[in-house]
Amino acid sequence: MVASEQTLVTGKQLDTLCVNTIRTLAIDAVQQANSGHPGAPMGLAPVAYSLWQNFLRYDPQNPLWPNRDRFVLSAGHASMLLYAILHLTGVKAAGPNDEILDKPTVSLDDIKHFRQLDSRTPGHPESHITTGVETTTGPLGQGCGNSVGMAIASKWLAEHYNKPGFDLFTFNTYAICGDGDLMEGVASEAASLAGHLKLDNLCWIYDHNHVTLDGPADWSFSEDVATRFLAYGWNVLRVADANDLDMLARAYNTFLETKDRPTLVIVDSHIGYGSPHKQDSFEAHGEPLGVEEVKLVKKFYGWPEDAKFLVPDGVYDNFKQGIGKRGADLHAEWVKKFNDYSKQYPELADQLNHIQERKLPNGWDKDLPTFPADAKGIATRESGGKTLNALAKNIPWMLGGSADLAKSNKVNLTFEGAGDFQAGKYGGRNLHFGVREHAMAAATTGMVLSRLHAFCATFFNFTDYMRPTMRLAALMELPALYVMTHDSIGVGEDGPTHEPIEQLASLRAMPNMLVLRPGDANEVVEAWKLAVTQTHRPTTLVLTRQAMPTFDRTKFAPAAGVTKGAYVLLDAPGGKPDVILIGTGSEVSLCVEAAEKLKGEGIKARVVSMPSFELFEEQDEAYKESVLPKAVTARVSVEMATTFGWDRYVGPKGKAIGMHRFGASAPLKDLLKKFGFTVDNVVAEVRKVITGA
Ligand SMILES: Cc1ncc(C[n+]2csc(CCOP(=O)(O)OP(=O)(O)O)c2C)c(N)n1
Ligand SMILES: [Mg+2]
Repeated sequence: MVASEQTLVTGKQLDTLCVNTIRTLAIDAVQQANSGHPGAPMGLAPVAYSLWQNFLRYDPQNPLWPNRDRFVLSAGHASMLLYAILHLTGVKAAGPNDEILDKPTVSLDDIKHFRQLDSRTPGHPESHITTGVETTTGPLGQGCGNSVGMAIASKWLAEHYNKPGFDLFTFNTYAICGDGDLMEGVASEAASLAGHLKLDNLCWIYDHNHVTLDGPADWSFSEDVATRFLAYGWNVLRVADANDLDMLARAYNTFLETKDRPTLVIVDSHIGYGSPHKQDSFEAHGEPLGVEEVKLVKKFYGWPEDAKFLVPDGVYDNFKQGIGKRGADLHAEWVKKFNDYSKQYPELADQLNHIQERKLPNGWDKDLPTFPADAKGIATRESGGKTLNALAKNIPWMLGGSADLAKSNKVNLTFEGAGDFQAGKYGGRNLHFGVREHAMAAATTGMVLSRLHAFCATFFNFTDYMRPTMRLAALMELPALYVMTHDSIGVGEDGPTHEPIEQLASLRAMPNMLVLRPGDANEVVEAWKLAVTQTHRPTTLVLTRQAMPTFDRTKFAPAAGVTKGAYVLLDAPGGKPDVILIGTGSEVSLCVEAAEKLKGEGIKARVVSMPSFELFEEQDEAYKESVLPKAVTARVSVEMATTFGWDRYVGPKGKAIGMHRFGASAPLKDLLKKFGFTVDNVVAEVRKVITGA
């Protein structure tokens, strides 16, 4: 930046004024809410100020601009830092259809309502509530993981859509993280992956402030972070004083010049910097400063001691002249470029519009497989893989991969041109996450936040390694796709460590997660169709390792019943069942066999396939009654998982057949016998239910 000495001084004073405005807004908001973390925003204010004001390619008037740099606050407890910045830079709010509204995303009034019910300033940043919050953070480490997915998305989009003279996608991703983030496993996995992929568009800024909540950071954290990141293949920079705006600028410039590797900027800071009494102390940094301390701090900053939520003259304007002007120019330039691009590459531009609107392309569902009736059948992971390939071929921005189990999960995209996403070869649609389930899920979130149709896969049992991220995707109302195979004791010989028991119930318990466990190959196709058409919730597809029959749909109800969550697959003669058998996934065919045997005994059974609790709950009462009539209280559910949650459908007079312990290592046929997943046992339980024994 070139400036006369006179303006440089004024500029520095203005910089300090802006930095202290961020600090005091955070202090006042936390004090007023009487909860929250003032320390991290105080320490990080200059770091965020320098980045936003002078570097971030971001237009506050167009916060959804696809090529904006992404700013991720992985240290979500420092939320007031982000809210203050969003407020001071004048970032606009977007409406439900992404329309930019003529109002700020965070007003001063919103800051005064920090952490209050229905405010736009919740305790931790939530992306579905506050425009400008790129991802929901709070559980430490997650933002770091998400940032890797955003960096992947930028590379992938550039590879597919940039053309000579049209560098449409060049965005960088910055993430601020603290000691806590860097102690978390997910961030380590993510850093390892980012280094491997040489994501030079990724910059993490580590707030090295020597404290965590419990005390000095070195009580629990003493490794050499710099050396660790060098070993991951990152460039590591150091800024010795968080208040040194010149050194911060140098670090950001070095990041921009660094090729072939991500950058970690280690910033030495003091929590609650500037507080005359609490400097360098860890006490109370996770709580309000208290009225007296607030006054002392303000005095130290040269602030009027009694002023609250003060934004001094010149502060808004300074941001307008800085990020405001730069961002508007960059955005306008991009829009012009995109308009020209649209003329030259109409098809690609059309794809980009679809991506931005989360719309599927025309013909996305053409060439989907249909599976002929087959008593032996195929595993749902197999039919899933075939369906996924058909879909991905039709949806050019669908990409994903597995945590080193792609062959087992059957998620390899094998059609021509699918390719592998590798360092320096960023166009591939098969991602290789390595054995890093947590980072895989978090990166998938980052890609979906970047509006790509991303999926990830592993064994169902290992959702336990992804669950914190899946939960955030559900909270964020994000249509991430999880392909989870090897879904039960059907795993067999691998034994109980690999056999999911409680995972189904646990994901069904998660709000806004769509769980689908299809009962045959054609149900799989329906399930996948549902999965890719979701726009506001993630989907977990729960698929088998082992083969299962494909039903003859000329004799059974159409698989489209999946859309209703549960449907009558096979009805009792006359539609008047003595008993209702409810199965999911691989147990549906067991229910069908049992129904046939019961028929021989004069017992009329209806078989309900129930791939999704959530979708069934969304149906109206009349439909639910038509599937599970209240009058029929003899009901037996069969599912190779914990029975937890099934009482809702089998009722007090019914019986849930399921797992009541961990599984075991043995050939599947032996496990089925041991745990009662046999026609004879189902029939025996039906008899008991009917006779009330
Ligand atoms: C996964 C997870 N565990 C625990 C917490 C609770 N928590 C919030 S901040 C924090 C640690 C703070 O240490 P650091 O990351 O160094 O942040 P600083 O206090 O220095 O701002 C903890 C444990 C959390 N938010 N997420
Ligand atoms: Mg810390």
